[in-house]
Amino acid sequence: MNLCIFGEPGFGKTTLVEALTKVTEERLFGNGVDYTFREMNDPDEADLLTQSDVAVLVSNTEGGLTDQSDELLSLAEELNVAHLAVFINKSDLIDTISETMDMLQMEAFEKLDEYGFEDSGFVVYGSATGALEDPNGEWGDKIIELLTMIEDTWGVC
Ligand SMILES: Nc1nc2c(ncn2[C@@H]2O[C@H](COP(=O)(O)OP(=O)(O)OP(=O)(O)O)[C@@H](O)[C@H]2O)c(=O)[nH]1
Ligand SMILES: [Mg+2]
Repeated sequence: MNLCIFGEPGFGKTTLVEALTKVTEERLFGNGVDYTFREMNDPDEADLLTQSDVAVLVSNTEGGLTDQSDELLSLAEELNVAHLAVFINKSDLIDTISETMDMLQMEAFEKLDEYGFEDSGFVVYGSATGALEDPNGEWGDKIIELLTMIEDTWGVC
């Protein structure tokens, strides 16, 4: 499974790649799936998007998606990215059962619709630092949820 992690500067792409790597090594090792996680740092690296099975757009709880994310979503639409997940990172900073989280999730679903991913996208919240600190804890579970959704929804693995 080849994932391209993209999103705005500072939203936690590098940390998410580290968390995905650690959680898959510790919890999914030996399940026969070969995982590759790559961070896209600039639209110039759009090859990473077209070469991946799934693109993961990183949102975060410190303000959600801005115009820069719109540009990235527009690029993904233009490049006919087949599968897109939105990961709402830094969820350790807020109460996950709250209006703020509902709004962030709603915003992400609206963006998926707006950019043509209504049937080919979903949203998961989590915490990259939390999963990195404790891969077997609740935030590690959210990383597993992301990967399981990808496998179950799209048969990508
Ligand atoms: N509280 C919290 N902080 C996080 C989380 N994930 C990342 N961070 C912090 O956010 C900052 C930016 O994280 P990076 O992983 O470097 O973000 P990035 O998107 O790769 O940044 P650029 O490559 O510079 O665009 C760092 O200080 C991280 O420790 C998280 O889940 N929770
Ligand atoms: Mg980075």
